[in-house]
Parts: sequence; structure tokens; C-alpha cells
Amino acid sequence: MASKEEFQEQMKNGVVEYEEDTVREAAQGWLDGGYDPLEGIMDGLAAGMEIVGELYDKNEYFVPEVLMCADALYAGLAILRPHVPKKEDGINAQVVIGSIQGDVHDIGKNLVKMMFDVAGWDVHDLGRDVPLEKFVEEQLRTDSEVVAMSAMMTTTMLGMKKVIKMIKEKNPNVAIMLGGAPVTKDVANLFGADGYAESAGNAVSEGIKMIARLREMRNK
Ligand code: B12
Repeated sequence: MASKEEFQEQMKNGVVEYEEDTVREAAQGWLDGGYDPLEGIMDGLAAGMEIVGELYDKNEYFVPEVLMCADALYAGLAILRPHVPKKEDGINAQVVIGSIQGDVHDIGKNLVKMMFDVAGWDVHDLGRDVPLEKFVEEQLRTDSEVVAMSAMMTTTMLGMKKVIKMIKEKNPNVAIMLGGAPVTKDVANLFGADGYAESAGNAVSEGIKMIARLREMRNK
């Protein structure tokens, strides 16, 4: 049987080389070896997608290759994701999440969604290319305290500012979190968001901080 490092490399390279079967086998081997599924997702699958991003930036990969890489990543995710344990001491909270209108990038959003999910939050996932008003409607429908939006393009990112304005007008007691490659803490502040996280790894802790501030304000 391959070692932990070997399985991790196979997942990473399998995503880069868009070899779905290799990724599936390595993900299964990772599970059979008793290794942490979340670590496999982040350090194997997502790490592979980072390399894909670099290849795309260097014009070595184009959209068709990248799409196949995304498929390979999702094939591995389908195997590992059901085995990520839910935290028992999760807080009682709801989040609406989606990739903003015009943006079909959803890999990062789905990783963030997974982190909220395993942390015990109720997650209302609107998917990708979500019309701006849909975020407002879903927040009102579910009465969620947090709305999390993802944008991967500088053009689509601007839609988030509009959503923040629309939500705050209807309901000021909502904490809005932004993320995605072109978004920075400064952009989030400028747009009037309440929170920002650079990666899926710290999205939940940022969400918890926002909720604590919100509940404190409500109790004043
Ligand atoms: C994969 C990919 C695609 C895939 C998407 C598949 C899918 N299902 O998602 C496909 C091939 C469809 C695609 C299409 C396009 N793409 Co593209 N794509 C990428 C690529 C290579 C990787 C993105 C990715 O998945 N990264 C891996 C994940 C794990 O990382 P992540 O998304 O950054 O997410 C992490 C954090 O950002 C954060 N995060 C993300 N969302 C959120 C949300 C919240 C709330 C929080 C807290 C955190 C958070 O947490 C995540 C995990 O840690 C990037 C290049 C890059 N370097 O980013 C280009 C990139 C995003 N694409 C780009 C472009 C231009 C396009 C196209 C216009 C290309 C074209 N000519 O058609 C189309 C646009 C389609 C559209 N309308 O959306 C540009 C955007 C440029 C810009 N700044 O505006 C990039 C940056 C490439 C480049 N350098 O030019 N793309």
C-alpha cells in the first residue's frame, strides 16, 4: 500500500493531470489508510487546483483543461467529503452561501460550504451564478444570521457591494462575509461587509466572530 505522502501526491497530481480514476483510487486509498479526510481534501485535492491555477496563469492550461481538472477534484471530493466528521459542539447558526451573479467558479465556495457544514451550521447553498436578489430573498426566507458570498473575478466582485446594500436596507441585523481570490480585507471593508476570510480554513472562525458581535449588539 502507498504511504500517506504518496496518496497525497497522487491526489494532487491526479487533479493537475485531470486523471479522475487516479484521484478516485488515491482518495479511497487515503481513506483506507485511515488518514484525515479533510487533510486529504485541502492538502491533496485543493493543493492540486492551486497548481492548475498557476498553469492557467502561465497560459499552459486553458479552460477545457481546467474544467477537466475541476471534474477530477470533484471526483475525489465525492469520496472524501462524506467521511469528514461533523463537530459535535458546533454552534446553532445558519448561513446562506453562493457564488455571485456572473461567476461560475464554485470550487472555493464549495470548500467553504463544507467547512460550515462540518462545523454544524445549517447551510443554505444557492449554488453559482446566483442572481443578486436571490441572496436577499434567501436570507429573509431562512432568517440566517450570516450571508457568505464568493467571487473569483474582479468584474463579478462588484455585485457583492450591491447585495450588501440590498440586504442591509431590508435587515441590518445580518452579518455578511466575503471571499474569493480577488477579494481582500480592504475590498470587504470598502463594500461594507462585516467579515472576510482568505481561505476555507478560517471562514468558520470568522463567521463565529461575526455572530458573536451580532448577538452582542442585539442584546444591548
Ligand atoms: C477553476 C477555474 C475555472 C473553472 C471553474 C470550475 C468551477 N466549477 O469552479 C472554469 C474553467 C469553468 C473557469 C472559467 C472561467 N474563468 Co476561471 N479560473 C479557474 C482557476 C484556474 C482556479 C480557481 C479555483 O478553483 N481555485 C481553487 C480554489 C480552492 O481556490 P479559490 O477558488 O480561490 O477559493 C479559496 C479562497 O479564495 C476562499 N474563498 C473562495 N470563496 C470564498 C467565499 C467566502 C465567503 C470565503 C470566506 C472564502 C472564500 O476559500 C477557498 C478555499 O480556501 C482560476 C485561477 C486562480 N489562480 O484562481 C481562474 C480564474 C478565476 N478564472 C478567470 C477567468 C477570466 C475565467 C473565464 C472568464 C475564462 C474564459 N475566458 O472563459 C471563465 C469565466 C466563467 C464565469 N462566468 O465565471 C480569471 C479571473 C480573472 C479576474 N481576476 O477577474 C482567473 C483568476 C484566471 C486568470 N488568472 O485569469 N475558470
